[in-house]
Amino acid sequence: MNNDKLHVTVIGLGAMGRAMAEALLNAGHPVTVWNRSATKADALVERGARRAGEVAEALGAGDVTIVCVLDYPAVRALLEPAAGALEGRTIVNLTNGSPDEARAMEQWITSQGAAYLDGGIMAIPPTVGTPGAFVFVSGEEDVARRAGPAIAPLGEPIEVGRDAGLASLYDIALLSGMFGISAGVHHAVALVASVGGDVERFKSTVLRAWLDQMLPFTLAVANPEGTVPDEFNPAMQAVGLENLLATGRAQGVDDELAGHLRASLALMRRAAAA
Ligand code: FVH
Repeated sequence: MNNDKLHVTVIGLGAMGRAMAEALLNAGHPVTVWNRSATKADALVERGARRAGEVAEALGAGDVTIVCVLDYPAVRALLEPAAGALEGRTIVNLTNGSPDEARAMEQWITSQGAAYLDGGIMAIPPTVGTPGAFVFVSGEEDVARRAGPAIAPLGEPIEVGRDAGLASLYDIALLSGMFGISAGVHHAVALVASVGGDVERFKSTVLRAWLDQMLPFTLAVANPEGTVPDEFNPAMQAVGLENLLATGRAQGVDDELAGHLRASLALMRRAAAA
């Protein structure tokens, strides 16, 4: 295996797979692609990727095969009929799933004679391969080392341990943090819109500045026990959160968008009672 120019196969050409194949081509890797809906490979083939006709052919072409499809059942649906082509191959699975799904996938793929690395890519299609993008990987160290040159063009590989489920766990933890912020931002803009406010101006001036100001404190106080420092005054925060929830409802903002406020209220009430 020539590590600098590994031949990389990409299976799954949704928005992520296409961005990843593009980044690998940009980095000078020979790339073979396969997707259930074959036309999604067309633009990549024009750019120099090779199109495989079958999953087994795609597996045979790559020193490393990156799989990125909707979910783990889809990975199984693709790889099981091609199981005979797995022996001796190296599979890097960047599909989103649970830690247990990752562990079961490692067990099945290695039982077919292939090496397996599970991963979670911390990028979205336009940021794949840009500075700041990174990829959690978990599994055998030597597999991570061998597959590293195929992963690096997508984002910096970060090894999180031998347990194949850890990359999924860290991926999910970061997504949980992101969706918490996303829920709060959606609720915030809905409140501003409810009084006819200029949402774009609100976002670009005060909302961004407020989140930037608060993020270091939010990170500093977060802990798995859910305790809140006394100086944060959880009893006062609970009263404030009740006001936030009541105002959202009074303004006609969808109460489904306020789940993050209910979670924070529960945290503050518990902390105040402790
Ligand atoms: N896009 C994002 O922002 C996030 C960034 C972080 C990682 N996630 C995860 O990446 C996986 C793929 O996401 P995607 O954005 O590429 O998703 P789609 O554009 O919807 O493409 C889905 C691909 O999966 C194929 N597929 C779905 N079901 C099956 C199946 N039963 N058998 C075979 N292939 C299947 C689909 O094929 P086709 O519909 O084009 O034929 C696409 O290739 C995902 O785990 C994210 O959570 C994305």
